[in-house]
Amino acid sequence: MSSTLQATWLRDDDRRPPDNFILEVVQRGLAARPKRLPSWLFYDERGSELFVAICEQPEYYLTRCEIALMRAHGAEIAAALGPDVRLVEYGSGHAIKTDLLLEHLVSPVAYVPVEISPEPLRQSVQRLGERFPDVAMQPLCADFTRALRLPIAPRATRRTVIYFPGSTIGNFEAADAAVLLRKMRAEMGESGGILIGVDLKKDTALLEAAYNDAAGVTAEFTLNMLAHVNRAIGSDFDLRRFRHRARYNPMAGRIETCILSSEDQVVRVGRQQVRFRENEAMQVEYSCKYSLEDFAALAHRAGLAVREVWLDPERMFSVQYLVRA
Ligand code: AVJ
Repeated sequence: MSSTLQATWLRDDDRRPPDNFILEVVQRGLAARPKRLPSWLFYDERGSELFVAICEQPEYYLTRCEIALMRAHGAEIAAALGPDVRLVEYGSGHAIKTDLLLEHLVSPVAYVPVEISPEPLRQSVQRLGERFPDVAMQPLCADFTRALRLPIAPRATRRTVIYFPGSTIGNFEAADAAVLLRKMRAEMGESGGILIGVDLKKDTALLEAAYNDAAGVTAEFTLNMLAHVNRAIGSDFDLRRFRHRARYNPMAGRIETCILSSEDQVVRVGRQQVRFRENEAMQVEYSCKYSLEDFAALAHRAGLAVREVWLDPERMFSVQYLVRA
């Protein structure tokens, strides 16, 4: 995984990343050429809220398609997973799709959401705990790219299924995605599985619209990364002097989101003064798009096989069930 930028504090408790850790990550990212910041910095409390608002934008088809797909095929998906599952969700956020799975699973043992942002984690466990009182809620406030110490399950588990919806796998470059899938393969064990949402390649205009909504919510989400960093480490990024840009790179098959400096400027970050040139781009997110063949090949590299694929009627998005090859 992009080793210099991943989170390295140890947590299986309810604390957020320490601010000195964020300072270190930001300083390292700003020293890189081109400058880059890791996309997990989007997700402070405000960022998690803005992400929910993105999902409600008409252009952002991903969430709508995935929810439609879970509604149409939830029972079949649950049947593929089988009874007595321990469900571990990576990057669970507000866990808005999890209901659609839990309501069909037969006697699920435990739900283990793994989320970096403590407030959505608390709220989702509260909500799901009330709705599914027989399922043990075992939240982990952690970075899912790190080795996880999964809590002991409250009773015998038939299989551990890692649920990774939302096409968050798309935020990782191919090599990093394969490393992450390998880590999941180890964590789920012999009999485990991975239920993963994967966004599909499609017309460039549709892709670019999804990351440039007319209401400007995505732009606000992107710039909130700077506000988050300011709050965490007391830097002085002036949000009015930066703007959002998201473009599809057809060669790489991904949306590339940057923060552009609107002018020549100097930003104070800790004790350092960091210069930005006019129109300088700082890379903040990749959202990789796959064909079914591309993704099967990626799974294969990670020692996994695609057992089943579900698609929405327009074939915009996929949910795939992976097992050990
Ligand atoms: C939830 C990470 C998959 O890349 O589509 C949405 C985040 N960024 N709009 C994505 C996001 C800009 C989203 N993921």
